[in-house]
Amino acid sequence: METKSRKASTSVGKAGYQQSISKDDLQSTVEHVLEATQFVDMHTHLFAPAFGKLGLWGIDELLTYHYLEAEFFRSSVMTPERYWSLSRKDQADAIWRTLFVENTPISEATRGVIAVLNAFDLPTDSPDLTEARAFFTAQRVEAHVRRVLQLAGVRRVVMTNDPLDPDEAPSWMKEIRPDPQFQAVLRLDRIIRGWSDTWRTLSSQGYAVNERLSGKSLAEIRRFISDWCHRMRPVYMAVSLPYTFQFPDDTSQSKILSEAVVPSCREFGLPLSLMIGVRYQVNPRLRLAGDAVGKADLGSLEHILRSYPENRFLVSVLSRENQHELCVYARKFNNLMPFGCWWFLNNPSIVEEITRERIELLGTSFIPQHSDARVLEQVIYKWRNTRSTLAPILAHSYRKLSEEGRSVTRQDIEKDVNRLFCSNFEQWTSKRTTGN
Ligand code: FIX
Ligand code: ZN
Repeated sequence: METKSRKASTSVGKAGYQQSISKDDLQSTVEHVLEATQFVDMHTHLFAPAFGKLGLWGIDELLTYHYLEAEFFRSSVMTPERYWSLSRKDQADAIWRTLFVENTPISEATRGVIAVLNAFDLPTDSPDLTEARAFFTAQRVEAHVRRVLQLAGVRRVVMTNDPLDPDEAPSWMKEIRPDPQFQAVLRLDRIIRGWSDTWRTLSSQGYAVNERLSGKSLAEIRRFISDWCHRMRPVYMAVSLPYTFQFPDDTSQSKILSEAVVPSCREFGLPLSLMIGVRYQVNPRLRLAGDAVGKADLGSLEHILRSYPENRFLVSVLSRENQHELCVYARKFNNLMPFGCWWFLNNPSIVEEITRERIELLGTSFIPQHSDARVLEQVIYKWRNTRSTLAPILAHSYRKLSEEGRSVTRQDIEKDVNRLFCSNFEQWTSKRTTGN
């Protein structure tokens, strides 16, 4: 699917727009509509240019992505300790040599790097990275960011912003200029999952909190959240949770969720994103690449959905085995919006399985994908893959519909694609308030 000439192929007359499409033309029409629709990427680890070095881009960052580091350690004799002692450039060279020169880059993540090089007409089979490095070094970040988002067919991305990240927080204190293409999210993992370490940081910032959450602690956590909602103007709050996540229980995690985070979400009219199912750091030697997956007991999610009908929840589960349950819960609770094929699920064979099941059980009332991009140019291949995976699935559903006796128009397809990749998220995050 050629992305460069996006506009040309989309114009059809009013008649064509409402004309029923023949079964043979369904696939190509769906492809055109997916191509022409500018998506909202509702979960990434990207940063607006104003955040400077926090935003990762370019060939060295693309190659040292933790997905590729995991694959590198399978094909290299180099120990993780030796790898971490190298410079970023030398790490990238080692990964390029091992995964792209000595081996064929056929995995999802390695193919992604090839797709990015190809999108910029750079050689994909060089013995080294000289030409690629020269190209990226020559790019001016502001223009490059806009071009990459345009190439990816993405009109807006949602960041992941940690108010307790010592590298990121100072940018917000300097009242960073909002960027229309980059929306903020208030990520609360350190507070919800790491309270025993984090409470001292809040206390040092003047919040009257303690480890036992006694006294004014919960009200002070709400004050912290309120301060950052005013500073960041987030579109939702978020946390990732282990596969062992239990709610309610007598942990600080449960208490902070139920007595601080969930009420603050209601106060500011923000959804809470729960990303459930991580086995954190099963191999710490691999650092970010050291996390794994576990099947979660979604009974905790059920309890949350039933207990807080006024709150809206964006939920992604990491385990393949939890996908069907999540779909069924979405049929029971309309304050649940399933989203994305997260992390280890973001592979075409699994995306296909999950998306078919969601369409069959939920129609278009879910968000099929997010990129989870950590490096800017990743949005190019992650969204290209999503479009090429989704096209036959949607075309199949429309073919079935027309066989059942209801013809499909371009208008239908545009409405559905827009709902799946834009308006479901925009409506879910559209009730933001300035709080009490
Ligand atoms: O918790 C998250 O937001 C995860 O997406 C990340 O922690 C993870 O490392 C990742 O990059 C997944 O794609
Ligand atoms: Zn993420």
